[in-house]
Amino acid sequence: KLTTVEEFEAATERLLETGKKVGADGWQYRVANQTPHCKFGEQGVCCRICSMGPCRITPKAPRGICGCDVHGIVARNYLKFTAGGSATHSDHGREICHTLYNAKPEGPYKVKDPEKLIRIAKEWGVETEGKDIYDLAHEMAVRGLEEYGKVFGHQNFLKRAPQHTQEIWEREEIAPRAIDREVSCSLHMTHMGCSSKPEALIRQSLRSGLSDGWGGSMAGTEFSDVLFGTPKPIETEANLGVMEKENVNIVVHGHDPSLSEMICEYADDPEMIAYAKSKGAKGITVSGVCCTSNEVAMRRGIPMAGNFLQQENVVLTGACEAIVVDVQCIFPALGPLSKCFHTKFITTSPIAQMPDSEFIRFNAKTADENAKAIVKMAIDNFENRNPDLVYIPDLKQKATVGYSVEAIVKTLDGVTNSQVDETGTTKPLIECITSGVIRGAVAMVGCNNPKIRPDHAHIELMKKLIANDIIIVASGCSAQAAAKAGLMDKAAKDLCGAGLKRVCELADIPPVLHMGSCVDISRMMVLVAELAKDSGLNISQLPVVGCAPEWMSEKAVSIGNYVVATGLDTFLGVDPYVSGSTEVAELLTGGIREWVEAAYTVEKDIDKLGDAMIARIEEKREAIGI
Ligand code: BF8
Ligand code: SF4
Repeated sequence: KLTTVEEFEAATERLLETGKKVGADGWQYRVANQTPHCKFGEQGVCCRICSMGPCRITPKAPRGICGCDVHGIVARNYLKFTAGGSATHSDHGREICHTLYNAKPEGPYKVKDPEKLIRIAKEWGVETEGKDIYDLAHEMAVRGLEEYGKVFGHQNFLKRAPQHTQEIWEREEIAPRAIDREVSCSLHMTHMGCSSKPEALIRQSLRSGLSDGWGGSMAGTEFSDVLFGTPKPIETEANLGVMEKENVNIVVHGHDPSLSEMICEYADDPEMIAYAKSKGAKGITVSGVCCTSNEVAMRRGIPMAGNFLQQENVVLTGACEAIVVDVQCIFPALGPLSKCFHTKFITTSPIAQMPDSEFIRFNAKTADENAKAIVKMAIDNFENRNPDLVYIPDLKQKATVGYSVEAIVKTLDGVTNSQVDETGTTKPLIECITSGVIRGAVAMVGCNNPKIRPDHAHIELMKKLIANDIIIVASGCSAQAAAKAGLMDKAAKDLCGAGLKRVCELADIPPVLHMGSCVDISRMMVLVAELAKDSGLNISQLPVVGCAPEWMSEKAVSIGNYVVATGLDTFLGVDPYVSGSTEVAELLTGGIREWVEAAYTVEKDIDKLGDAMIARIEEKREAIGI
């Protein structure tokens, strides 16, 4: 039985009641204060990139002081938004390269998947023969870092794409050169008095997105696998009920697994558990929020307490001893909120510093002692809990997670009883799709956004798609929405159409496959690239689309751009601040199809969004005659 959104909401209501008792704020109240939003901002027609402004475009004032028209302003804002996202994902990838550079056989960071390291090294033409694995790790870390400022040529990972896709990128001049270069170039283009032609700005948005998806994010994913292991199917649980009343609860939140991996390591240490017991707890429970949760769930089966808009709920349980954060998607609200409870709000990265937090600077060299200090701080805080404020909603679901591309290929080997006898390829999946047992696939990704009833769009769309025999790969907060509802429980096969249900039974998988965090959307790119190569089709011909129904962050726009630029139609439930320009909106929803064979669809009505995806998948099937 699925957990419904109504049940999530009832639990939240109850938690907000606790909040009221202690004078806590919540996003629900802040949204009300911010509504209605500024119209100029919403439409993307406000420019403040020079101090002659800010200028905003109205029927009476169709141009800014410099003469820029609305299309230029909207497109420039869109490119800046994208560059913010590309920079963020890519800098995360860079941090992982630095962690890899610090890997040592005696720890704390080790090479857990040497095979994968060797595979990437060979792909990049790096000599591996007779090399010590740690020497190779350090060499590859440097090579990875060089991708950020590569002087000539293009990013290495682009070669993973099918020939046809690479040719499109070359032809359209959107093949990213170096990861940092595309972010810098974007900010150069959007400076006062540079580009104001929408085509040029949108083209660079695609290139900046690609520098992330086929660069920074891909480095983040691949080298995280090398360090912490490539995910394999593993059992876990999701929703607030994973927190345990009798235990010290440590919640990890953010994105970079370098921190969360170490916290998990120490929370599992017998010495620490004994210490927790000495303080009156039964043990230590680590659970997660947002993408760092996806990282440790995929590799260690650490339970997922919730996604983006549930981060305050974790503290509102009154049973959170410490919420430990690294970077991205962390509400500054956690500072004042934690002050209303005994919770320690621990920031760890110079990149994400917040008021009302305790800052324990985390770095690869001192990771051991940092993690130990944090776990100890949480344990010491257990006795400060106010039992009258403790309420953990009794909501949780089982989930099977850990579907890296490697795991999907392995799991699907031998599913079909057909002529496919080659293992280690995506051919069994292609066989399921061409025979029509599965109609297609949707990549469900992205955040929550108060503009859309939280989790509702993710869950309703997934239910609709699987009932129509469309398999889902999910990541980020979308994946957590699915897990909380129960859609990653293998029993969810009963909600599928007959074809997909059969595949779930044969392969022993849930119908919604957890592929990881948002940087792991790079895994989805590798998967579609393999599907295209193994089927002899172009990526844009595959009955596969992307969807972010509740997206909110700059990162999500960067992702959208690389997914579209890779040839996959992308469906959004929230408008990316472009409605103020017909030219930009038309380019994104139509014009770019001539460049990259795919485009965006924006539709706020979730039911219609689902219908549009199903229709597109069926259209694509028809076009290739299956
Ligand atoms: O990178 S899905 S709210 S947690 S941005 Fe953030 Fe959005 Fe969640 Fe992960 Ni992705
Ligand atoms: Fe106004 Fe032009 Fe300056 Fe933007 S760049 S703030 S439109 S004068």
